[in-house]
Amino acid sequence: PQTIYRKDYTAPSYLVDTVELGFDLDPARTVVANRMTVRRNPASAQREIELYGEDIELVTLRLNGRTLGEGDYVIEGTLLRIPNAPEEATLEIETICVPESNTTLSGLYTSNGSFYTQCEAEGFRRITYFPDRPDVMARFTVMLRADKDKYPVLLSNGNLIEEGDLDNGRHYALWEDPFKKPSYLFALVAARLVCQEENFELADGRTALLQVWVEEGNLDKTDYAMQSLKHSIRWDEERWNLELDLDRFMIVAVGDFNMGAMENKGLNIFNTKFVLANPRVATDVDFQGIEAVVGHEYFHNWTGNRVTCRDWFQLSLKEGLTVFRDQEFSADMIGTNTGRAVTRIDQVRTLRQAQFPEDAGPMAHPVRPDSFVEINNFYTVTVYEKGAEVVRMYQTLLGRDGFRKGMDLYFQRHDEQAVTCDDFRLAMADANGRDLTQFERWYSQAGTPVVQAETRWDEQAQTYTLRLVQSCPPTPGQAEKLPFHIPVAIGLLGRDGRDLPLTVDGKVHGKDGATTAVLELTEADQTFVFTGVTEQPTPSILRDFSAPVILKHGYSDAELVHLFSHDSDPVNRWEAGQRLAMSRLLKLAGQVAAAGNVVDRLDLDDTFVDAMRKILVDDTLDPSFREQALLLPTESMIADQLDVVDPLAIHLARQFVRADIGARLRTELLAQYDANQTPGEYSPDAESIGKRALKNLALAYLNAAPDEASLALAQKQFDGATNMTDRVAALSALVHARAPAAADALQRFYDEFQGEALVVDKWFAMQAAAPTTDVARVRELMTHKAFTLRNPNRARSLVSTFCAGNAVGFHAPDGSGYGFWAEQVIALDALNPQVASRLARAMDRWRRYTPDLQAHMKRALQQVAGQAKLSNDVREVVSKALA
Ligand code: B3K
Ligand code: ZN
Repeated sequence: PQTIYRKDYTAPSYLVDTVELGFDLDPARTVVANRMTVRRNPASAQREIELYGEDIELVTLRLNGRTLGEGDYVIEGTLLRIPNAPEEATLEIETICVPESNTTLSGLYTSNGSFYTQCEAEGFRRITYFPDRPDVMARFTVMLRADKDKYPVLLSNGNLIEEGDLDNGRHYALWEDPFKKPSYLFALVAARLVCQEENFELADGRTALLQVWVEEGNLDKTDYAMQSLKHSIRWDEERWNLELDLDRFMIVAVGDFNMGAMENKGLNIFNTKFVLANPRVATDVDFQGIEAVVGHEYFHNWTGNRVTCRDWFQLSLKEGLTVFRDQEFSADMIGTNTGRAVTRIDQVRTLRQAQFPEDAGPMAHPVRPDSFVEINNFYTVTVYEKGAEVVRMYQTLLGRDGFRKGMDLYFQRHDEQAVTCDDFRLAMADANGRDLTQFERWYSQAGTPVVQAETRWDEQAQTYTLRLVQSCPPTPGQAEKLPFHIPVAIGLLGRDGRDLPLTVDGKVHGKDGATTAVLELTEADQTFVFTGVTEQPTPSILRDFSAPVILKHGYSDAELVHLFSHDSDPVNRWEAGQRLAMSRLLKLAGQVAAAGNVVDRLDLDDTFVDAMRKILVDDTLDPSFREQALLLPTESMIADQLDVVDPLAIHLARQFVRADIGARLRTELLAQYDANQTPGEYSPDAESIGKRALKNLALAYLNAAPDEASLALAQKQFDGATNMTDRVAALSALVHARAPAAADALQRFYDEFQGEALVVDKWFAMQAAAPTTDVARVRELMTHKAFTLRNPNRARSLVSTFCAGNAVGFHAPDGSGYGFWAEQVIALDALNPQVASRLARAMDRWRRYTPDLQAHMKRALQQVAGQAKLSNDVREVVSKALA
C-alpha cells in the first residue's frame, strides 16, 4: 500500500459546479447516473480531469455529449484520468453498484433491507466517479427512484423539491441542496421508516422542520434525540450566533453503522445507539451520549460543512473543533460549576485512558498528521480528543471573549471554503492581535508533553518560585521535539485550604476575586516568581486540566490530601485523589507481581482510606463529583505508568483496593446507597444521573468483596429496577461478584430484552468484560443465535470488548487471547476493514508487556501481517505495530 503525504498536496485540477445524480435503487443492481459540470481550476497546473471510483462498474462516460472510448481516458486503480480535457465540460457518467453485497458499510449499502450511505472519508467514489476530495465543493441535485412499497421514504440532502409516483409500483423524490458541499457530505436514505417531527422556530423567526426517522417499532425511543436536537440548535444560536441554514433538518437511525454518526448536510445518519432511548432500554450514559452526538453532528453544520477541510490531513480542523463544541454544549446544558467540572473530569479520563496510550504507541501521530496509508485509520482519539484540547487551549489563552472573536473571524473569512488548521490558528491570532506561531507545534508534533514542576518558598523574601521544565518523548518519525506553548493554570492553597491571592512576576491576578493565574510556558525551562506569599502554599497546578500534558511534581501525601480536601478547582481536587490512588495501585501491583500474581498480605493505608471516606460522606459535594472522586484509575491507566505491564498483577491489585474499600467503608457506602435513591419517574437530568452514579458505585464497591447482604442488595435492585441504568448496574455487580445468581439474572435479562438490539449488545458486552470470561467462553457466546460479526455494534460488543476491555481474559498466559484476536481480525477484515482495523489496534502496545506475553503477541501480529489478502486499513495498523 501507498503512503500519502501532506507535503504532496496539490490543488484539484478541475472544479465541479453542479452535480445531478439519478439513482435507480435496487439492492442487487443500482444504476447511478451522474451529470456534472466541471471547469479547469485556475489554481492548478494540471490539465487532466481526475476522478476516483472504487468497486463500481463503469457503463458509460460522456464528455460534452460525446461517448468516450478506450484511449480517451485511463483507469489506474481507483483513479480515472481524462487527458486533453477542455476548459469547461459536462460529464455524464453511468455506473452500477451492488448495495446488498457491500459489507464494508462505506458507500451505498443496505441495512435490514433498506438503503443508506456513508461517504466520509472516501465512500462517495464507491457510488460514482467523482473528484472525491474535500476541496472540491459542488451544488448537488438528487433524483431517487425506488419501489414505493419497500422503500416508502426517500431522503437526500437539502430541500425536497418534488415527489410522485412512477409506473411499476415505483416512486421518486427530487432533492436539492442549496449549499455547495464536498462529496463526503452527500447522503441518501431509501427505507421503510417512520418519524417524529416538529416545526421549530429559529432565532431569526424562520421555522425549520425537524425530523427523527427510525424503524417502525422504535418511535417510542425518539424523544430524547429530538429534544437534544432542539437544544443544540438553540445553543449554537446563543453561544456562537450560528443559525440553522436549511428549512429542514433530518436525523435517521440505522442499525448497521461503522461509527457513531455522520454529519451529512441536512441529513444526519446515526448509529441507532446514538438515537434510540427510553428509560426501559437506555442507561444514563446512553442518554448523555445521545445528547453529545446529536449536538456534535449538528454543530458540524458550521464547523465542517459550511467551512470544511482542504484535505484529510486537516481532519482535526473540523473534528477537534466540533468535539470542543459538543463538550462545551454538554457542560452548558448542566450549567452548574461542579456539573461542568464533572464533564471535564470525564474528558480527562478519556484522554488518559485512550489518547495518552495512542500518543505513546506505534500509531502515534500529530493532531494534523504528516502521512497516512488509510485515512479511515486516522479518525482517532488524537485527532478528535487531543484536537479538542488544542482548541480548548486557545480559549484558555485568549479568554472566552477572545476565542469568540477568533471564531467570528474564522467564519467571516472562510464561509463556504475548504481550509486548513493554519487558517483557524491565524483567525485566532489575528482576531486577538497575538502571535501564535509557536502554538503550531501542537498540530505538528506528536507525543504527550511532560511538564516537571519544582517549587520553593522563600520565607524571608515571601516569594514562591515555580520552575517548569517541559519535554516530549520521541514518537515514530519524530526523534526531537521543540518546546510547546503550554497554558498552565495555577492556584496556591493556604494552610486553611483557601486560595491565596496571586501576584506573578509583578502581575497581580485575582483583583476580581479570581485566584487562578494562567501562566504561559513557552521555554524548555522557565521560572515564575510569585510575590507576597506569606505562608508555605500547596500548589494546584494545571487547574481544569489546562493542557493535555503529564504533570510531574513531587507531591507528598499530606499535600495531596490537602488538595483532595480543599482545592477550589474541582478538577484538581479530583486529580489529587487520583494521584493518591495511583501511587497505592502501582505499589500494590508491584507487590502482587513480585509474589507471582498472588494476593497475599497486601495492605492499604489509613491515610488513603480516610481521604476516600471523607469525600464519600461529604454531603456538601455533588454526588456526581463524589462518584468521580471515588472511581479508581482504570487498569489501562495503571498500565500506562509501568515500563513492564503484567495485566493480571494490575487487575489483582486494583481488585484488592476495591474490595478493601468496600469492606472498610461498608457502613458509609450503605448509607450513601440509601441516601442517593432516585424514586419516582426516571429523568436523565444531571442531578439524578449523579445520584444514580454514586449509588451504583456504592453497590459496586460493596460487591467487590461481596457478602450475603451486598449480593442480596444487588439482586433486589436487579429485580425491582424500573430503568436500565439501575438494572445493568445491578446485573454487572452480580456478574463481577461471580454471584451464584448471576447466570439466572443474565438469562432473565436476555429473555426480557431480546427484541432490543442495543440491549442485547449490552448483554454481550457485560459478559465479554467479566473477569471470569476466557476465550472459550467468548467462542461459546459467538455461537449464540443473536451473535453476528456482520453488525458492527454486535461484533464490537463481544469481540472488541473482550480484546480491549478484559485484560485478564485477553492476556491469558497461554496466548489464547491473541490467537483469537488474529482470527477475528482476519475474519472481520474480509467483511468490514474499518471495524477490523479498530480491533487490530488492541495490540498496539505489545512491546510493553512481560516477555512471555510479548512473544505470543508478536506471533499473533505476524500471523495477521502474513495474510496475503488484507485491507490497507489493517495492513497499516499491524505493520506499524511490528515496525
Ligand atoms: N465525521 C464522521 C466520521 C466519519 C468517519 C469515517 N470513517 C463522524 C463525526 O465525527 O461526526
Ligand atoms: Zn465529528
